[in-house]
Amino acid sequence: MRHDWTQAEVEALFALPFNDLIHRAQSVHRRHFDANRVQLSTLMNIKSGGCPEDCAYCPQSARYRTGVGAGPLADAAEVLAAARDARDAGATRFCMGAAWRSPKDRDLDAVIEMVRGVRALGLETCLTLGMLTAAQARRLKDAGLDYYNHNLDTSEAYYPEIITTRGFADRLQTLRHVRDAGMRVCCGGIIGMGEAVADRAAMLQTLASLPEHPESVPINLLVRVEGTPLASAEDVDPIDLVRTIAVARILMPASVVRLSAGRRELSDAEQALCFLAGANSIFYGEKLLTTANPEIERDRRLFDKLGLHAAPL
Ligand code: SAM
Ligand code: DTB
Ligand code: SF4
Repeated sequence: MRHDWTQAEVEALFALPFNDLIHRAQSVHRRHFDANRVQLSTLMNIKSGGCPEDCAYCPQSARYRTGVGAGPLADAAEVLAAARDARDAGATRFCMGAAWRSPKDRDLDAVIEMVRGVRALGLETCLTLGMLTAAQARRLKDAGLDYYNHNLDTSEAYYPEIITTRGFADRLQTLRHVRDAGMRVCCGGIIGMGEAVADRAAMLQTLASLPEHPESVPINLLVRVEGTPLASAEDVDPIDLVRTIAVARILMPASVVRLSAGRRELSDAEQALCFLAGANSIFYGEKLLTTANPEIERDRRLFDKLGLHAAPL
């Protein structure tokens, strides 16, 4: 596995003729995966809104009036009921997100109870709680957590345009803590925030240069939420999303690349191109954290149409 891609090499991949790029991505994909298999993760927002951070894309920041209320940490029974429903609908991983800058140690006790309960249902577990100390990461690993999600979101150069309350280096530090604790890493980013192609290339280059590639790489299309600074960001051409997925697939051949937020904006044909480019995971279920995701029935029809089957990878 290569970890030494240069920025120029990654930009050159983005500049390939589309058919060449897709052929290359699909060839890499088939060397590592069953090309007709897609992994399904269901999200739950276990702590909504009121977040002190200023992430310009996020409806849960307390700084923006988006209509997302601040709530307490969900109770374990509610979380387990949602996890059971997700499992019964076909998901294999349950991802719990909290609108925190970082968790307090006492919050972790309650979250750990949720992780244990969700695992007991036979699901893989993922948490995204913000920044972690090394000791917090170890506690989560000891509790049996499978994955921790912590996105780079964008390039180091563009990061200050999007978030000022923490830095890119803070993100990398949490990722190190998660890795050192022995957990699997879920780390990706967002496109459609006004970044240049060079920023997309730099973000993926950083991911591919980590000592170990993240096992899971979510590529989110910005969901534009009224009240956030990015509410009127320009449309992304879906072809550019497909290119980003293809480059992620080529750089991180054995990682699961997730076609993440933003699928509601995409046609079946556009999603099919994303799978052809090497995406092999989606968020499944009618809600992401605070915004809508395609309906389960629509996804089932899409999978039938494309001959895809849902399975863990
Ligand atoms: N508070 C924690 C953090 O920021 O790490 C965890 C939850 S946060 C909502 C998780 C990720 O969701 C963000 O890093 C970002 O990539 C993604 N996200 C949030 N709002 C989004 C939006 N409007 N469109 C696309 N992705 C979004
Ligand atoms: C990820 O990369 N995307 C998910 C999950 N990891 C936590 C979150 C998407 C959030 C979209 C906006 C919302 O629903 O609030
Ligand atoms: Fe808070 Fe996470 Fe939203 Fe940033 S992305 S405002 S840290 S919930």
